[in-house]
Amino acid sequence: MAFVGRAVVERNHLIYHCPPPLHRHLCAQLFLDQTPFKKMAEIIKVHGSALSTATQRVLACLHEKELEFEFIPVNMAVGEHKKEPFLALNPFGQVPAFEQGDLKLFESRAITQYIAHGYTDKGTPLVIPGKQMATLSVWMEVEAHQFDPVASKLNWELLFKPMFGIPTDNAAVEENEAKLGKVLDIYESRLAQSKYLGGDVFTLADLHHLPNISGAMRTQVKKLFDSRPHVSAWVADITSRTAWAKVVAVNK
Ligand SMILES: N[C@@H](CCC(=O)N[C@@H](CS)C(=O)NCC(=O)O)C(=O)O
Repeated sequence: MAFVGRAVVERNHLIYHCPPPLHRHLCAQLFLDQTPFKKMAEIIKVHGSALSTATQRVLACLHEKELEFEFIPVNMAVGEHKKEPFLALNPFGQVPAFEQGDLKLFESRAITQYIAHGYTDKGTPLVIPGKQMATLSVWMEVEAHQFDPVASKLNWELLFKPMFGIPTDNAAVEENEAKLGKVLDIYESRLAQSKYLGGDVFTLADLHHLPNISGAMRTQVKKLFDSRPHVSAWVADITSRTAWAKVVAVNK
């Protein structure tokens, strides 16, 4: 497991702007309050595994935001994620976990949203102010509830099981390829109308897909993406981002 980076975030405070009412509502729901984020001056620590797709989601977000952070490898092969002290960070015993001062988070998508809303003035915006944030949220939910379950299952069967010497369940592959095809038909329609899932610009709605797409591109499932022109162009675009290349480089 590689050590990605370490440094202190170079800011003393951040005034949190949330002008439009809808955005303010979403932000308030998600992120504490609207007082200055004093925590943001503190070191960001990510506990995870470079091979874990959920960890990669958080790393991609930090690189897009050009934030410095400390990566603390969790040795999943010996079950470190199922024991203390890791369980104090995530009682569900899954990576990644995030720490910044006394703030402790788990669930990769909650972590990326904290980062994107908290560091609006750094790197790629990743969230869209105002009403469009609601559309972006729809596509983040689509990723989590429609795309991820089938894409993760296919990557487990076709990428990780062979890596661990476990036989692939071909019936599960067939079933989930059919499911993924249906999801990607909907993506094809969406991407025919909108360059990115959340709107005209790259956002968290796209970023959240990167780890599973990147895995799928190394399996027979690639054909499901390649056969849909708008999906295929979108995949080529988002997987060629510099921030994603930094995540992938760690595993080379
Ligand atoms: N919904 C969680 C999923 C986390 C997750 O499934 N992590 C995997 C690695 S990608 C893990 O820790 N698996 C070990 C286990 O579930 O015991 C997130 O997005 O953070």
